[in-house]
Amino acid sequence: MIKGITFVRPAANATDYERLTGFFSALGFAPGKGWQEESSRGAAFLAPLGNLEVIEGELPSEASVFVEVTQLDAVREAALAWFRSTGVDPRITPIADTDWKSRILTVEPVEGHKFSFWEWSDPLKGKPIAVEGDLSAEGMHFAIVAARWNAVITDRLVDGALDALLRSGAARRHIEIVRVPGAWEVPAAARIIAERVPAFGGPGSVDAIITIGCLIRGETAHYEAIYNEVARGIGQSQQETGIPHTFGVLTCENLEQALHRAGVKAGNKGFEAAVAAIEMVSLRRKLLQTGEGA
Ligand code: DLZ
Repeated sequence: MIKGITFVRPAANATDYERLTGFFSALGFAPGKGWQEESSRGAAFLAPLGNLEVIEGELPSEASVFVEVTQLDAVREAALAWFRSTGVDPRITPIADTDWKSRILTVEPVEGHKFSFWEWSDPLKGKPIAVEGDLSAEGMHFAIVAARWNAVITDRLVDGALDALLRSGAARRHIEIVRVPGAWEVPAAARIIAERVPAFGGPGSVDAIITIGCLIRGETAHYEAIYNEVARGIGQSQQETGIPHTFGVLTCENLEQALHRAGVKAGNKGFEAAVAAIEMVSLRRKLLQTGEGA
């Protein structure tokens, strides 16, 4: 039943609002869905994890919001840089040890708004054991290759994919939408894009390709043969080029089932394919970096 938790920080005026939002952006918080009404507005900042904690005993700081981070020193540098850029007097404590094997600092970007940032001293504590991709699409380039066949479905899947990419921070100009006649043609177009090298003035390479199509068993002769070949071609393009390709090709028994998977009842598979693409781009970057550093 519980879905999420929001800490509301009312800013006293427009200047404080701008300062607080600027501060959180400067520190690298992912932007959430803000809102604007006639006499009020809100800006949301997201963290991958959140919890409501009840404490008995002494708190290490007066702040009412504690943000767990990695690289606390870099956070302090970023906060100091923000203070310098805004001309606001730096209200920030030195980094101190806590009695729970971590380090902490408290910063007050706007008077009356204190936030503590802390990091486990043990580098393995609190860190995920697995390497995982993040879900920020900022600065990433994508192609969506979509079949026109069953357009009533594939258009919805493309909308879902765009929604996921834009809401995750991708810029519209970094998303190329390519249309092909049917699912059969999707792998060939994806392969051309995956192999494309940036040419002067021409389209550049992309970080990931989201493939979209819809095959309906009842209406498709040689359904299995087409499906197998589409899946094989997309997989082969991914494996041979190294560019992540995600699979948003629906295989359905009938139109009703396809509609459900295109956003009516069972989520939107285009959205899911786009989220998977973002995660794979991020993961690929991390794995390649890890390899270089090792
Ligand atoms: C021919 C065909 C059929 C029967 N069914 C579908 C389908 O359900 N979904 C789809 O995306 N495409 C279909 N096609 C078209 C083929 O994918 C291909 O575009 C044409 O055979 C031309 O090569």
